[in-house]
Amino acid sequence: MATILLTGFEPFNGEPLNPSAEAVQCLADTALPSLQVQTAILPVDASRISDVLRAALVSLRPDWCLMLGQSQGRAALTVERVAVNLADFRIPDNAGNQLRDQPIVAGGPVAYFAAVPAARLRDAALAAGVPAELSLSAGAFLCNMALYHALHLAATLRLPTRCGFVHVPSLPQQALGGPAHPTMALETICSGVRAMLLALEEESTTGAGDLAIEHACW
Ligand code: PCA
Repeated sequence: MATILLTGFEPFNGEPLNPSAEAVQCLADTALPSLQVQTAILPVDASRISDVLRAALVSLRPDWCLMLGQSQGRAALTVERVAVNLADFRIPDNAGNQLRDQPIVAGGPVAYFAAVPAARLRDAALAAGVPAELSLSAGAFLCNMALYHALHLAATLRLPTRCGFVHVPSLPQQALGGPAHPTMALETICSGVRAMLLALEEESTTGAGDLAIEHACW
């Protein structure tokens, strides 16, 4: 049976919750016929993120790693296509680090393409009635950093894991009392991510034909 590590992030920037962690909690008991879902919550801490990911990926050696993170202001689930070797934090992380204009991995590749079939994941969410888009930038904070580290670890440690990232909107309660911004109900986020898991399950069982083509194109 294929395996997937599904991750979310802990709350950051003084917020009481992070929709990505809420969604992971909802989906932790997801039972799919041929995809075993394991979950983890990642720290919003630049000094720990690589070690936490390395420990999880090396011990679980999953077929897939799909990471979720919050993106305030986005109105749809956004499937990230690229991780860039740049840390340039607009705000400090939860340990108070505010990295500015520096590489994530000194001497590492400038960027990695996500190793999941991004368009297929978007289409799966749309088919489930959930707004979804592709995105060319995961920013320069912890989400981009996590995707970069995961792809770099998979490449350098020769892990079988294909890693990808999906940003999710804020939850409605996060927009109360602050500046208005788009939100999405937790149930809707979970339906969309569940549809993406089903698409990855199908990708695993039907062979990686489409994926091989996508990799060859890059
Ligand atoms: N979102 C942040 C980091 C953690 C999260 O959930 C980001 O977009 O980088």
